[in-house]
Amino acid sequence: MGLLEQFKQGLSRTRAILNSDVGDLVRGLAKLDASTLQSLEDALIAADFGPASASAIMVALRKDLASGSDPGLVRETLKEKIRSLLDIASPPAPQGNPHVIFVVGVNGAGKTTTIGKLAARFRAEGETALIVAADTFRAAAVGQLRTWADRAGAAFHESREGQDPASVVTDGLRKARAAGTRKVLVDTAGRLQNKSHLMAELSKMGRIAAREAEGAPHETLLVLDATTGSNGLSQAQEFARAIPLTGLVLTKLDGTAKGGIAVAIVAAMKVPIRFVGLGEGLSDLAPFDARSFAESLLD
Ligand SMILES: Nc1nc2c(ncn2[C@@H]2O[C@H](COP(=O)(O)OP(=O)(O)O)[C@@H](O)[C@H]2O)c(=O)[nH]1
Ligand SMILES: [Mg+2]
Repeated sequence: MGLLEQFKQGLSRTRAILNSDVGDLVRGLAKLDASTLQSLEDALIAADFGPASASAIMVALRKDLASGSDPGLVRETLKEKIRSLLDIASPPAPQGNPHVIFVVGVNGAGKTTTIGKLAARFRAEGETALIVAADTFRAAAVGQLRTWADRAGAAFHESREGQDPASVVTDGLRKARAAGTRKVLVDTAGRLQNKSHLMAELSKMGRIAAREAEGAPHETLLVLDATTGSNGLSQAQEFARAIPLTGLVLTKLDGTAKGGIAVAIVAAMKVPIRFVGLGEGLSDLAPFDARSFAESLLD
């Protein structure tokens, strides 16, 4: 399945609503009018684009109104504006050997699942991968992660409940170096944003990783649950304070009719989305592409 088809399927709920709203509003209109524009803005807000992104999109639509352009072109204007809001320039991640990726985010966001999916991608590309279980808060977390490592065909570095996560990272990276492993994925505990000591621990894990592997972590991906809507934004900002983020993974887009949250988050964070989760299976992870995303929202 191509990327566009994957997005279309995963974003079907958001697309169904947004498309029918836009379709209903412009059908039979000879030209755009102010009340149609107001209703379009309401539709964007309902899809969780957020007030700032919605009003940026409205600026583009008002230009269409002023120029008296065909209401049938509203979809094209919307797509183009959504694409440009999502398409923020960012330098490619520095490559390390081993290449170390931290995966952070609150409990339930989809970190463990995403790590399994990422490991499967690396394996499919012919890379060796090690998953490090540095979420030591819950005993069940280690077992769940091991299952994903097995499914993905990745090596696994386990930990004991309550073990210092920084020491787990040290041991895991030593193991990766000894084995010549190319990709290391580090699972971390779901940290609540108001627990400053947990944030300090995340910073410490970063420092420890740099000691074991030059430049590590080379990427830090923040996993956000799209179904939590704009709550995700404040989480994202708290994590960005604890550790520099290189990218976002937006999960559960398949379960929401509010896929506009992707635009709101990128606009607020200025950090690119790297991947999106489109289901619970091993292959339900797609590299993010702004054009396909925008295209899949509106037919
Ligand atoms: N529908 C859907 N469910 C997902 C996705 N990613 C994760 N999940 C589910 O979300 C729940 C929490 O995921 P988990 O990886 O354990 O989150 P963690 O606490 O951040 O490690 C699990 O039931 C996953 O199956 C996704 O992209 N789509
Ligand atoms: Mg987990």
